[in-house]
Amino acid sequence: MKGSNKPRFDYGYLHDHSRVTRFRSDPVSPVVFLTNGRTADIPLDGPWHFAVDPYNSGLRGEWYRDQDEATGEVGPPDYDFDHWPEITVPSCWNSEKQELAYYEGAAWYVRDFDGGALRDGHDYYLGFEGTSGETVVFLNGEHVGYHDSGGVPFSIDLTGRIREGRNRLAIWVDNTRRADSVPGDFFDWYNYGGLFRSVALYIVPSLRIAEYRLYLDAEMHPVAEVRLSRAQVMEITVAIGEESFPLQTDGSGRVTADLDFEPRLWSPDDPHLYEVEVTVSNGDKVRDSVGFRRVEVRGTEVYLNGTPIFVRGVAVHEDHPLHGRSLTTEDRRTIIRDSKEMGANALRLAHYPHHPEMARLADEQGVLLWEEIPVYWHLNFGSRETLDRAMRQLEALIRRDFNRASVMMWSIGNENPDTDGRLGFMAALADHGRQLDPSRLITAACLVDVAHFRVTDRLVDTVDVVSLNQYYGWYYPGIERVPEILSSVSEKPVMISEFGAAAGYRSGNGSQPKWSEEYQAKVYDEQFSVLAHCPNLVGTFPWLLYDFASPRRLNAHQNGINRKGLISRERHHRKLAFEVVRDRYRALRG
Ligand code: GCB
Repeated sequence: MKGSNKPRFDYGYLHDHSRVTRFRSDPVSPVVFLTNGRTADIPLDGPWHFAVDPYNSGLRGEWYRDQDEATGEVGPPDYDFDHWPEITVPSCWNSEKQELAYYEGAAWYVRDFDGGALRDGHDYYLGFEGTSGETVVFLNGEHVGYHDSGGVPFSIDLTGRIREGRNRLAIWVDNTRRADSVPGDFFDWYNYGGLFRSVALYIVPSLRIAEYRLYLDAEMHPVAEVRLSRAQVMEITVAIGEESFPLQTDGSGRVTADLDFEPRLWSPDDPHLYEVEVTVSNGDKVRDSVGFRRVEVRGTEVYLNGTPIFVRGVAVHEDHPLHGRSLTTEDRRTIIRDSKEMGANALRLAHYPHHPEMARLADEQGVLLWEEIPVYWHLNFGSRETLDRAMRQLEALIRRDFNRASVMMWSIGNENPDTDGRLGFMAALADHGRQLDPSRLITAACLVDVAHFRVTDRLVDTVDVVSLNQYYGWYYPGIERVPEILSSVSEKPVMISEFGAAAGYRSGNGSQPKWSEEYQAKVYDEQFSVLAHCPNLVGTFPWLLYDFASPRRLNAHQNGINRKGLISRERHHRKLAFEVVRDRYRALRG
């Protein structure tokens, strides 16, 4: 370094608050690159250097420029990326490091990777399956992208910025609960933090398949839609099992075509999937396994492939005593196994988008899914920014899982207060969801007027399926009057999206005090008995499969755990109510 280029000590570090916020706007759009159908070229899972940064010193001090370390000219830096301890990606810092169990705030993840020789005619994307919240990405000292919400996939375009050979990524992730975010700052689950899902580099042809969709239209005919990354006429082949369909995109780079074949339909009893390959004449290709089925509402019933169905569901959180929200494939298989052994044919993936593998396993094993965004309890419904966040989350989820036959419903809200602001917010979300995916049902857990045994929530008019959470027998008395609530909803199918009770121990002597397994079993027994008298009931989701961590649950029975699971959090102990639900579900299945 010489002359005026010589770095100087800079008080901006201490005085300029905009350094903390300046990269945190203009979030990457959910339309930008989706990783479906592709395998990663350079997987970036594994050890990363890691440190929490509760004061945001890294953004203030511009550590990501990684300059001082190289020159040593400007006094001793306060960071030392290469000597920071390592953490595994994907994981939650809460479960990896005991001292970070309750940490909420910012953290840095830093690692090098070899970009290899740069490939002409190709784009480079950094794909995230989902992080714990706001994420700012720096490549080789430069800001390359921002994403504002947790749990949904996003991609950062690194084309033209990546270098041949060695590159360094520095990623700032923050899981601070915020009132204007989605979810807001108060919810009943654990606020896990970190790069809790996979990160990888994708190297794709600049002219490529940007999105592909396969579905059945209202007449049950298969349709293919393909969109290219550029507005260009191209020959395309869609191969589905033994069939092959030559198509051509129009000048906008899109094609929508009816496919002349009669697919074997997907259902929970016969989860038939076709191997699908979409190829462009320039060689770009995606591969997937896709099922065909149709879900619709007729009157007060839900139909699957033209036949009315009853949804025997159960809800589940992404929560594990060892892995936090970063469940393993085995954990996901266990969820499906346990729910099936309970006689369920559906899962409610509460209360936020779960890992994409869950829907793939559900496709494969024949489980219907309710997928959800965390528009939960109180949000800043008057804020355009909050609405935009929710819209982007819904869009990312729909674009990610559109081809998953298992997904039957998108849920856009859970127990939100019935205000004018919320009504407009939900109407906008529902419209957005229907535009993105006219082939599925929109639902939300609407509010029950608990004291008067009826539903007056105006959201009922917006949704296709009215879902209701009700805890008669647990939070309030009156199980016997549950049918009145359902009969107050006319002309729409109703699902009970939550019901149940908490249980932490077995009374052992058959008595039924609250918090005992016997009491929980009794509540389920009584609930199912009264629900049998509700003609517009089309599905039930006991709350829930496993106990889960929730720091707001602080009485002696809870100790930070919501105990409404039918199975213990460790997955080892099935409570008495598990059998009650199983017997009822077996009887329903006939
Ligand atoms: C609800 C919420 C759910 C809670 C549950 C409970 O209504 O939707 O997130 O965990 O009640 O256990 O109270």
